[in-house]
Amino acid sequence: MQHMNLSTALEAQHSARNYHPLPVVLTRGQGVYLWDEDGKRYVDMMSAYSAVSFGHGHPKLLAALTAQASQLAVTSRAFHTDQLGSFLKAVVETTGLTGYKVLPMNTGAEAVETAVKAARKWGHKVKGIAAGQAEIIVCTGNFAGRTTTIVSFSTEDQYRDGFGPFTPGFKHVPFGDAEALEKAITANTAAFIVEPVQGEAGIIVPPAGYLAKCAEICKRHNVLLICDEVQTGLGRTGRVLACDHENVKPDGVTLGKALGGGLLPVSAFAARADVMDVFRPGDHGSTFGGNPLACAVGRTALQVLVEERLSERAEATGKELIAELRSWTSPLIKDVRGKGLLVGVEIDPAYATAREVCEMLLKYGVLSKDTHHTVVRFAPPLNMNPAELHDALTRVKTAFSELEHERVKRVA
Ligand code: IF1
Repeated sequence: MQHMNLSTALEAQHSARNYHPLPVVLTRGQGVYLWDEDGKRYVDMMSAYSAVSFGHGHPKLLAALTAQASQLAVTSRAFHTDQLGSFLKAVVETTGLTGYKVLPMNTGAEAVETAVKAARKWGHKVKGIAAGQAEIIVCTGNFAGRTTTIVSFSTEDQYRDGFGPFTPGFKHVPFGDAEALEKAITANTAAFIVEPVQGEAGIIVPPAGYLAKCAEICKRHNVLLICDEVQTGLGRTGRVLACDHENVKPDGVTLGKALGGGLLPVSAFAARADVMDVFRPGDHGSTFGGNPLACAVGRTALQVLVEERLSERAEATGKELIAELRSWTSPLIKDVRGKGLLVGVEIDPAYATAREVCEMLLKYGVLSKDTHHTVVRFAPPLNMNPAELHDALTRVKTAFSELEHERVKRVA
């Protein structure tokens, strides 16, 4: 590959090649905008996979980070700190998971791993499943992180290739099919882990009522419903939790990404107290999980989410974004789908790959990411204002028109 400059040359020399970044070298971010080293400005339409829901460099979040960092940052959980309790209280209160308990971690994958361990231990110790026999049901097309246990239940070959042997105990059902879930449940089923909207699978929104049906089935069979809201949570789909769209209160929820305010990794697993109580001191942990710096930023992120009414704004802005994209008659566009500001545009592979669309978007000052080869993700910061949305859409439309002109004529 042609190295753009010293930074990319150093990356090429020293970095594992586990990503294929777009040809842009970013140096600064502010709000919904990012700048490259030539000073070109881009509108961020992917918010670091929803980790930057509050925009780049949010003043309140920066202030919380710098104040806490200069006060007390990392102590380990060998000691109490004055930050952990108020952060966990904020998680429970902001999500409305009254009476739940929270286990703080760092990355989304660690929150999901915590959920898997809690579900299995609850299955064995409370539900009475024979030791080592606990089963967890997941959906095909799931994405929950990159650890070997999590890729053990992935259905994406590339995420698994070469990484076996895999962790047993997972069963798959089609996403969106509640009947299939009920059929897959056995006496050994401890939990069903599901994303309310599948992100990596290509922004797949399930049929209305799916989550509520799953909740009823799980309750009837004494199976834990755990929603992976690492990507859909914290306002992204237009509610604090995507589960709120169906008034579903899951038995467990994983949170991550935006919980760190776009500044550092903060994640958590929140669950019914009787589930979380299976953990005894020393059962599970993390060097950085619940560190005072992460707690201060996480608590401020939750405050900003509420104070700036970002769930409501995501719903309103998302409706406008989807309506505008659906009003275009570009042959490039096969489908526009999503919820709130988690939007995917499916590209007709006859004309272009999603990657090629992202490369054209780059030319017109828009940053986004392809997922699953055919879908372009549009997930800007939740506080994007109308003028910024208009600016973004104008650029996206120009990019689509140029690509259409290049490709549709050729294929026709
Ligand atoms: C990559 C995807 C998004 C997630 C859900 C847990 C995690 C993720 C629903 C794990 C993480 C990230 C990981 C990143 C790409 C990105 C992604 F396209 F891969 F799926 F967002 F859609 N649950 N998703 O989406 O959280 O450990 O990364 O903090 O691995 O390339 P993490």
